[in-house]
Amino acid sequence: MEAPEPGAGSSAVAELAGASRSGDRRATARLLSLVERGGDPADEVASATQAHVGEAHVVGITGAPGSGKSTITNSLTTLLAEAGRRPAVLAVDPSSPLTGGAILGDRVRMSGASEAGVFIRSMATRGHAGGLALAVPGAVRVLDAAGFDPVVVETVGVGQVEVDVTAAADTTVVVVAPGWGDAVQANKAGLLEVADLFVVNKADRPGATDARRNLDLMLDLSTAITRPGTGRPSITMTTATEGDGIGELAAAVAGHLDLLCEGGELGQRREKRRIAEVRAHLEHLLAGAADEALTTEGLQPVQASESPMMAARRLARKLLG
Ligand SMILES: Nc1nc2c(ncn2[C@@H]2O[C@H](COP(=O)(O)OP(=O)(O)O)[C@@H](O)[C@H]2O)c(=O)[nH]1
Ligand SMILES: [Mg+2]
Repeated sequence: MEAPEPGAGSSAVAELAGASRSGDRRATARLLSLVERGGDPADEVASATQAHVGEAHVVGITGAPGSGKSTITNSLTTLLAEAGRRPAVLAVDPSSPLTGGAILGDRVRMSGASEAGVFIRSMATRGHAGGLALAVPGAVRVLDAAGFDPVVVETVGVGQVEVDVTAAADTTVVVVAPGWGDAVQANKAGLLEVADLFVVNKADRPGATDARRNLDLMLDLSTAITRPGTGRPSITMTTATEGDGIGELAAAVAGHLDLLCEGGELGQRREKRRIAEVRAHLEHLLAGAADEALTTEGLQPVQASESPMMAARRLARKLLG
Protein backbone atom coordinates (compact mmCIF):
# COMPACT_ATOMS: atom_id res chain seq x y z
CA MET A 1 0.00 0.00 0.00
CA GLU A 2 1.30 3.45 -0.90
CA ALA A 3 1.53 6.06 1.82
CA PRO A 4 -1.33 8.45 1.35
CA GLU A 5 -0.32 11.89 0.21
CA PRO A 6 -1.44 14.89 2.22
CA GLY A 7 -5.13 15.32 1.66
CA ALA A 8 -5.60 11.74 0.44
CA GLY A 9 -8.38 11.41 2.97
CA SER A 10 -8.98 9.62 6.20
CA SER A 11 -9.90 6.23 4.73
CA ALA A 12 -6.37 5.62 3.46
CA VAL A 13 -5.02 6.62 6.85
CA ALA A 14 -7.54 4.38 8.63
CA GLU A 15 -6.40 1.49 6.43
CA LEU A 16 -2.77 2.16 7.35
CA ALA A 17 -3.71 2.32 11.04
CA GLY A 18 -5.47 -1.05 10.77
CA ALA A 19 -2.44 -2.62 9.09
CA SER A 20 -0.17 -1.09 11.72
CA ARG A 21 -2.30 -2.63 14.50
CA SER A 22 -1.99 -6.05 12.91
CA GLY A 23 1.78 -5.81 13.05
CA ASP A 24 2.66 -4.30 9.67
CA ARG A 25 5.79 -2.32 10.53
CA ARG A 26 5.93 -0.55 7.17
CA ALA A 27 2.45 0.80 7.84
CA THR A 28 3.61 1.99 11.26
CA ALA A 29 6.63 3.69 9.67
CA ARG A 30 4.37 5.44 7.15
CA LEU A 31 2.05 6.68 9.88
CA LEU A 32 5.09 8.08 11.68
CA SER A 33 6.18 9.88 8.51
CA LEU A 34 2.75 11.48 8.26
CA VAL A 35 2.94 12.59 11.89
CA GLU A 36 6.41 13.99 11.29
CA ARG A 37 5.23 16.04 8.32
CA GLY A 38 2.42 17.56 10.37
CA GLY A 39 -0.68 19.29 9.01
CA ASP A 40 -3.97 17.62 8.06
CA PRO A 41 -2.57 14.09 7.49
CA ALA A 42 -1.07 14.16 11.01
CA ASP A 43 -4.51 15.08 12.37
CA GLU A 44 -6.03 12.17 10.46
CA VAL A 45 -3.46 9.82 11.96
CA ALA A 46 -4.30 11.12 15.43
CA SER A 47 -8.01 10.47 14.83
CA ALA A 48 -7.40 7.00 13.41
CA THR A 49 -5.25 5.89 16.35
CA GLN A 50 -7.07 7.60 19.24
CA ALA A 51 -9.32 4.63 20.05
CA HIS A 52 -6.35 2.29 20.49
CA VAL A 53 -4.00 4.19 22.78
CA GLY A 54 -3.28 3.87 26.48
CA GLU A 55 -1.84 0.36 26.64
CA ALA A 56 1.86 1.17 26.37
CA HIS A 57 4.15 2.14 29.21
CA VAL A 58 5.79 5.32 27.91
CA VAL A 59 9.35 5.64 29.21
CA GLY A 60 11.39 8.81 28.65
CA ILE A 61 15.18 8.60 28.74
CA THR A 62 16.94 11.92 28.95
CA GLY A 63 20.29 13.42 29.94
CA ALA A 64 23.24 15.31 28.52
CA PRO A 65 24.62 14.43 25.08
CA GLY A 66 27.13 11.60 25.38
CA SER A 67 25.89 10.36 28.76
CA GLY A 68 24.94 7.05 27.17
CA LYS A 69 21.19 7.35 26.52
CA SER A 70 21.28 5.50 23.19
CA THR A 71 23.51 2.76 24.54
CA ILE A 72 21.20 2.28 27.54
CA THR A 73 18.12 2.35 25.33
CA ASN A 74 19.70 -0.28 23.11
CA SER A 75 20.61 -2.60 26.00
CA LEU A 76 17.33 -2.11 27.84
CA THR A 77 15.06 -2.71 24.86
CA THR A 78 17.15 -5.69 23.70
CA LEU A 79 16.70 -7.25 27.13
CA LEU A 80 12.95 -6.58 27.08
CA ALA A 81 12.55 -7.95 23.54
CA GLU A 82 14.42 -11.10 24.54
CA ALA A 83 12.04 -11.42 27.50
CA GLY A 84 9.10 -11.45 25.08
CA ARG A 85 8.01 -7.82 25.22
CA ARG A 86 7.43 -5.65 22.11
CA PRO A 87 9.45 -2.48 22.74
CA ALA A 88 9.69 0.46 20.36
CA VAL A 89 12.17 3.32 20.47
CA LEU A 90 11.61 6.88 19.39
CA ALA A 91 15.00 8.63 19.29
CA VAL A 92 14.40 12.35 19.14
CA ASP A 93 17.24 14.59 18.06
CA PRO A 94 16.10 18.19 17.96
CA SER A 95 19.43 19.42 16.62
CA SER A 96 19.63 17.17 13.62
CA PRO A 97 18.63 18.60 10.24
CA LEU A 98 17.98 15.09 8.88
CA THR A 99 14.43 13.88 8.58
CA GLY A 100 12.85 10.47 8.41
CA GLY A 101 15.91 8.29 8.36
CA ALA A 102 17.96 7.05 11.25
CA ILE A 103 20.83 9.15 12.48
CA LEU A 104 24.03 7.27 11.75
CA GLY A 105 25.59 7.14 15.22
CA ASP A 106 22.33 6.05 16.80
CA ARG A 107 21.83 3.43 14.13
CA VAL A 108 25.17 1.90 15.11
CA ARG A 109 24.44 2.22 18.82
CA MET A 110 21.03 0.58 18.42
CA SER A 111 22.00 -2.25 16.08
CA GLY A 112 21.68 -4.88 18.85
CA ALA A 113 18.12 -3.84 19.63
CA SER A 114 17.30 -3.74 15.94
CA GLU A 115 18.50 -7.34 15.54
CA ALA A 116 16.41 -8.33 18.58
CA GLY A 117 13.34 -7.02 16.73
CA VAL A 118 12.93 -3.70 18.50
CA PHE A 119 11.14 -1.13 16.35
CA ILE A 120 13.40 1.92 16.18
CA ARG A 121 12.61 5.28 14.72
CA SER A 122 14.74 8.41 14.73
CA MET A 123 12.91 11.66 14.57
CA ALA A 124 14.54 14.92 13.60
CA THR A 125 12.18 17.65 14.55
CA ARG A 126 13.93 20.79 13.38
CA GLY A 127 11.53 22.54 11.07
CA HIS A 128 8.52 20.50 12.13
CA ALA A 129 5.49 22.73 12.32
CA GLY A 130 4.66 22.99 15.99
CA GLY A 131 7.95 21.34 16.95
CA LEU A 132 8.61 18.65 19.49
CA ALA A 133 5.56 19.33 21.60
CA LEU A 134 3.29 18.24 18.74
CA ALA A 135 5.38 15.66 16.91
CA VAL A 136 6.52 13.51 19.81
CA PRO A 137 3.12 12.81 21.42
CA GLY A 138 1.71 12.08 17.97
CA ALA A 139 4.46 9.57 17.25
CA VAL A 140 4.11 7.96 20.69
CA ARG A 141 0.40 7.54 20.00
CA VAL A 142 1.13 5.72 16.72
CA LEU A 143 3.55 3.31 18.44
CA ASP A 144 1.16 2.73 21.34
CA ALA A 145 -1.76 2.02 19.00
CA ALA A 146 0.48 -0.34 16.99
CA GLY A 147 0.77 -2.49 20.12
CA PHE A 148 4.34 -1.69 21.11
CA ASP A 149 5.06 -1.78 24.83
CA PRO A 150 7.02 -0.13 26.28
CA VAL A 151 7.52 2.90 24.06
CA VAL A 152 10.91 4.36 24.93
CA VAL A 153 11.53 7.99 23.99
CA GLU A 154 15.15 9.14 23.98
CA THR A 155 15.59 12.92 24.10
CA VAL A 156 18.59 15.12 24.78
CA GLY A 157 17.79 17.01 27.97
CA VAL A 158 19.20 20.34 26.91
CA GLY A 159 16.36 22.84 26.83
CA GLN A 160 13.00 23.42 28.43
CA VAL A 161 11.03 21.99 25.50
CA GLU A 162 13.10 18.81 25.36
CA VAL A 163 12.79 18.35 29.12
CA ASP A 164 9.03 18.94 28.96
CA VAL A 165 8.66 16.40 26.18
CA THR A 166 10.50 13.65 28.03
CA ALA A 167 8.77 14.49 31.27
CA ALA A 168 5.49 13.83 29.49
CA ALA A 169 6.31 10.11 29.68
CA ASP A 170 4.75 7.85 32.32
CA THR A 171 8.23 7.20 33.68
CA THR A 172 11.19 9.53 33.17
CA VAL A 173 14.73 8.20 33.50
CA VAL A 174 17.51 10.77 33.85
CA VAL A 175 20.97 9.58 32.83
CA VAL A 176 24.07 11.08 34.39
CA ALA A 177 27.65 10.14 33.58
CA PRO A 178 30.67 10.61 35.84
CA GLY A 179 32.56 13.79 35.23
CA TRP A 180 32.97 17.12 36.84
CA GLY A 181 29.65 18.78 37.41
CA ASP A 182 27.47 16.42 35.40
CA ALA A 183 24.91 16.15 38.17
CA VAL A 184 25.10 19.90 38.70
CA GLN A 185 24.48 20.45 35.00
CA ALA A 186 21.52 18.10 35.11
CA ASN A 187 20.16 20.12 38.01
CA LYS A 188 20.59 23.38 36.09
CA ALA A 189 18.86 21.95 33.04
CA GLY A 190 15.84 21.17 35.20
CA LEU A 191 16.34 17.43 34.85
CA LEU A 192 16.27 16.59 38.54
CA GLU A 193 12.71 17.80 38.94
CA VAL A 194 11.43 15.52 36.21
CA ALA A 195 13.32 12.39 37.24
CA ASP A 196 11.42 9.32 38.41
CA LEU A 197 14.55 7.21 38.21
CA PHE A 198 18.22 8.03 37.92
CA VAL A 199 20.92 6.13 36.10
CA VAL A 200 24.59 6.77 36.73
CA ASN A 201 26.03 5.31 33.53
CA LYS A 202 29.69 4.63 32.70
CA ALA A 203 30.10 2.97 36.08
CA ASP A 204 33.35 1.58 34.66
CA ARG A 205 34.77 5.10 34.63
CA PRO A 206 36.47 6.80 37.55
CA GLY A 207 34.19 9.14 39.43
CA ALA A 208 31.03 7.05 39.08
CA THR A 209 30.65 6.63 42.85
CA ASP A 210 31.20 10.37 43.29
CA ALA A 211 28.49 11.08 40.72
CA ARG A 212 26.15 8.85 42.65
CA ARG A 213 27.02 10.56 45.93
CA ASN A 214 26.46 14.00 44.35
CA LEU A 215 23.04 12.95 43.14
CA ASP A 216 22.15 11.55 46.54
CA LEU A 217 23.22 14.80 48.19
CA MET A 218 21.14 16.86 45.81
CA LEU A 219 18.11 14.69 46.47
CA ASP A 220 18.70 15.03 50.22
CA LEU A 221 18.90 18.80 49.93
CA SER A 222 15.58 19.10 48.24
CA THR A 223 12.79 16.66 48.88
CA ALA A 224 10.60 19.11 46.97
CA ILE A 225 12.24 18.25 43.67
CA THR A 226 10.89 14.73 43.50
CA ARG A 227 7.84 14.24 41.30
CA PRO A 228 4.60 13.47 43.07
CA GLY A 229 3.20 10.02 43.47
CA THR A 230 6.13 7.68 43.60
CA GLY A 231 8.59 8.95 46.19
CA ARG A 232 12.32 9.44 46.07
CA PRO A 233 13.84 8.36 42.76
CA SER A 234 16.12 5.34 42.94
CA ILE A 235 19.61 5.46 41.45
CA THR A 236 20.84 2.58 39.27
CA MET A 237 24.50 2.21 38.32
CA THR A 238 25.08 0.91 34.80
CA THR A 239 27.85 0.16 32.33
CA ALA A 240 25.60 0.18 29.32
CA THR A 241 28.30 -0.87 26.87
CA GLU A 242 28.64 -4.14 28.82
CA GLY A 243 24.98 -4.48 29.73
CA ASP A 244 25.86 -4.24 33.43
CA GLY A 245 23.04 -2.96 35.59
CA ILE A 246 20.51 -3.04 32.75
CA GLY A 247 18.51 -5.83 34.44
CA GLU A 248 18.27 -3.65 37.57
CA LEU A 249 17.19 -0.71 35.44
CA ALA A 250 14.49 -2.83 33.77
CA ALA A 251 13.25 -3.83 37.23
CA ALA A 252 13.28 -0.20 38.43
CA VAL A 253 11.29 0.88 35.37
CA ALA A 254 8.72 -1.89 35.88
CA GLY A 255 8.57 -1.13 39.62
CA HIS A 256 7.86 2.51 38.89
CA LEU A 257 4.93 1.58 36.67
CA ASP A 258 3.55 -0.60 39.48
CA LEU A 259 3.78 2.35 41.87
CA LEU A 260 2.04 4.61 39.37
CA CYS A 261 -0.79 2.11 38.98
CA GLU A 262 -1.22 1.45 42.70
CA GLY A 263 -1.40 5.12 43.63
CA GLY A 264 -3.72 6.15 40.81
CA GLU A 265 -0.96 8.49 39.64
CA LEU A 266 -0.80 6.94 36.17
CA GLY A 267 -4.23 8.26 35.23
CA GLN A 268 -3.38 11.70 36.59
CA ARG A 269 -0.13 11.90 34.65
CA ARG A 270 -1.82 10.86 31.46
CA GLU A 271 -4.57 13.40 31.96
CA LYS A 272 -1.94 16.12 32.42
CA ARG A 273 -0.21 14.89 29.30
CA ARG A 274 -3.44 15.13 27.33
CA ILE A 275 -4.03 18.66 28.54
CA ALA A 276 -0.46 19.65 27.62
CA GLU A 277 -0.99 18.21 24.16
CA VAL A 278 -4.28 20.02 23.68
CA ARG A 279 -2.51 23.18 24.80
CA ALA A 280 0.31 22.66 22.29
CA HIS A 281 -2.25 22.28 19.49
CA LEU A 282 -4.19 25.30 20.69
CA GLU A 283 -1.04 27.44 20.73
CA HIS A 284 -0.21 26.26 17.23
CA LEU A 285 -3.71 27.13 15.97
CA LEU A 286 -3.66 30.54 17.64
CA ALA A 287 -0.19 31.31 16.30
CA GLY A 288 -1.46 30.50 12.81
CA ALA A 289 -4.46 32.75 13.31
CA ALA A 290 -2.17 35.55 14.50
CA ASP A 291 0.03 35.25 11.43
CA GLU A 292 -3.02 35.37 9.21
CA ALA A 293 -4.48 38.37 10.99
CA LEU A 294 -1.26 40.32 10.60
CA THR A 295 -0.75 39.50 6.94
CA THR A 296 -4.32 40.08 5.84
CA GLU A 297 -4.84 43.21 7.89
CA GLY A 298 -1.31 44.46 7.38
CA LEU A 299 -0.09 46.88 9.99
CA GLN A 300 -2.37 49.59 8.63
CA PRO A 301 -4.99 49.35 11.36
CA VAL A 302 -2.28 50.04 13.89
CA GLN A 303 -2.45 53.74 14.51
CA ALA A 304 0.44 55.84 15.71
CA SER A 305 -1.52 56.63 18.85
CA GLU A 306 -2.06 52.94 19.54
CA SER A 307 0.50 50.96 21.53
CA PRO A 308 1.51 47.54 20.17
CA MET A 309 -0.28 45.94 23.13
CA MET A 310 -3.50 47.86 22.34
CA ALA A 311 -3.29 46.76 18.70
CA ALA A 312 -2.77 43.15 19.77
CA ARG A 313 -5.77 43.27 22.11
CA ARG A 314 -7.96 44.72 19.39
CA LEU A 315 -6.89 42.01 16.93
CA ALA A 316 -7.37 39.31 19.56
CA ARG A 317 -10.93 40.50 20.19
CA LYS A 318 -11.55 40.28 16.47
CA LEU A 319 -10.02 36.78 16.20
CA LEU A 320 -11.60 35.25 19.27
CA GLY A 321 -14.68 37.42 19.37
N1 LIG B 1 33.05 3.60 29.14
C1 LIG B 1 31.75 3.62 28.85
N2 LIG B 1 31.36 4.24 27.72
C2 LIG B 1 30.02 4.26 27.44
C3 LIG B 1 29.07 3.66 28.30
N3 LIG B 1 27.84 3.85 27.78
C4 LIG B 1 28.02 4.54 26.63
N4 LIG B 1 29.33 4.78 26.42
C5 LIG B 1 29.95 5.49 25.26
O1 LIG B 1 29.63 6.87 25.35
C6 LIG B 1 29.44 7.42 24.06
C7 LIG B 1 28.10 8.13 23.98
O2 LIG B 1 27.06 7.16 24.10
P1 LIG B 1 25.59 7.39 23.54
O3 LIG B 1 24.80 6.21 23.95
O4 LIG B 1 25.62 7.73 22.11
O5 LIG B 1 25.15 8.68 24.37
P2 LIG B 1 23.88 9.64 24.16
O6 LIG B 1 24.38 10.84 23.40
O7 LIG B 1 23.49 10.02 25.54
O8 LIG B 1 22.84 8.89 23.43
C8 LIG B 1 29.58 6.29 23.08
O9 LIG B 1 30.89 6.29 22.56
C9 LIG B 1 29.35 5.05 23.93
O10 LIG B 1 30.00 3.91 23.44
C10 LIG B 1 29.54 3.01 29.48
O11 LIG B 1 28.78 2.46 30.29
N5 LIG B 1 30.88 3.02 29.70
MG1 LIG C 1 21.71 9.32 21.65
